Amino acid sequence: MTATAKSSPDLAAAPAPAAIPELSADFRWGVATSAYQIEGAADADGRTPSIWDTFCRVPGAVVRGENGDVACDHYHRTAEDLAVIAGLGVDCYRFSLSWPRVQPGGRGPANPRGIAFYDRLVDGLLERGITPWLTLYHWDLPQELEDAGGWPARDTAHRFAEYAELAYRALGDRVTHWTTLNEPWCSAMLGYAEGVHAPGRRDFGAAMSAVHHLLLGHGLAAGRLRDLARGPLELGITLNLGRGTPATDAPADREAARRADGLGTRLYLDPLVHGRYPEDVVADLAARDVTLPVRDGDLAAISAPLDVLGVNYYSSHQFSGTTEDGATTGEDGLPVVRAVPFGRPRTAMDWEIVPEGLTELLLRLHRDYGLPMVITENGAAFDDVAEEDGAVRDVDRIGYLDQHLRAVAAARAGGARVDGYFAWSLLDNFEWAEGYGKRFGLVRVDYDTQRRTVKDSGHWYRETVRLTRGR
Ligand code: IFM
Repeated sequence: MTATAKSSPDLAAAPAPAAIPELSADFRWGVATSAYQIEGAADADGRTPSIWDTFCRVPGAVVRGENGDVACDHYHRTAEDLAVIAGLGVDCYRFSLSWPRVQPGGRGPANPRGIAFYDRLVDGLLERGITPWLTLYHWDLPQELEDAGGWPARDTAHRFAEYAELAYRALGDRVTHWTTLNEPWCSAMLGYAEGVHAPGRRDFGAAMSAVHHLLLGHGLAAGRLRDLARGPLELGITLNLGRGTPATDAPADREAARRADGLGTRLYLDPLVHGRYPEDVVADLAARDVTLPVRDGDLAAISAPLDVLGVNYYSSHQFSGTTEDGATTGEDGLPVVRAVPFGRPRTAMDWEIVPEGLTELLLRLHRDYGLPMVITENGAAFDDVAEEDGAVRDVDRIGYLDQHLRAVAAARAGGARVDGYFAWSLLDNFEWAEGYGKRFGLVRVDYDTQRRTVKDSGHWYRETVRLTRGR
């Protein structure tokens, strides 16, 4: 990868679409979105506010004070967007349900008008031969549930299981691929520890309670769906993961990498797969006077069998256990865990581009957890330049996608069970605290006119899928 966020468009540098033989058999291709990022229609048809509607109103929380009120107006442009998805030639479409649209306020019966929207979407996908890949929770907790304590409160896990049941009763006759949570690390850490995502709290102990209740909510929901299913069901959870290595072989750096891996990966996957929290992480938490609020039976629920692990991958990190001044304890009194740049080109999110980290991550996940996997998100924001007709010559994004698809192919060749890939994202959309300035889409959205234009990366992706399938 030679592209950087600032490089000028240069079509000659874009890799031509070509078949990727390792991805030709039993491989599912898709594009992904989430509800709050694209739907808009924030108060249509009975939808109530989520924590993101509230957070966006906090001065300074989101760049330029933007919000998801209109977003890509997908709610009203569903037919056009279905045609765009079909035009990309993909097998699957990953989207999320808006909890406050399906169950306003997070309690009580399903909202028929909210369900009707997802009926139209699901039916439209099926009519076009595209498999709906549904996520129940992509960060938009009903505000009323946050007011009652949010994810740090145990009851939210039970509310989530109830909502999952409502959603499954409405759509389970047609949707066979169900993901409970998207990126619980982000919900817990960005939302409750760092305060940079909704609901904007800064309380590490509350964030760790949120981790446990998110996982419990996943497990309880998974159990309900299994009980209800009368036909095929492919059930999973999606985590944001990366490869984390020590910056050097020094003991402090290896310790920093252990801590990062513990809080970022093993805190989720050990209970999900092995039914226990990692002892070293529990000890690290105890040293901070934090205890996970585990009750009898919780870990059995959390470790309910998974059919698939969704992996969202954007970048990798190497860690140092010292500050630039050589201290091993930070100003917060905690052991230092500092990400050290590799010196690679970066995307517009300032994330380093590390495709081989994806191969190594997948092989590690295969070795330590053994689950079938699907890449449920991978992609990049770049500073797109739109021509007069809306065309975008996004060679940087093509390069990124090409390298990461080849990284998936290498992992498959190495024995990892990875059988799908979803590009993030179908459309440019609301990138959370970054607002609309960061564009991840294979399809450009002109937010003034809502016009959609397939970028060069979208054309490239369609051709890569077609050539790889060989039909
Ligand atoms: O846009 C997000 C998405 O909602 C969750 N995964 C990461 C993406 C890029 O930041």
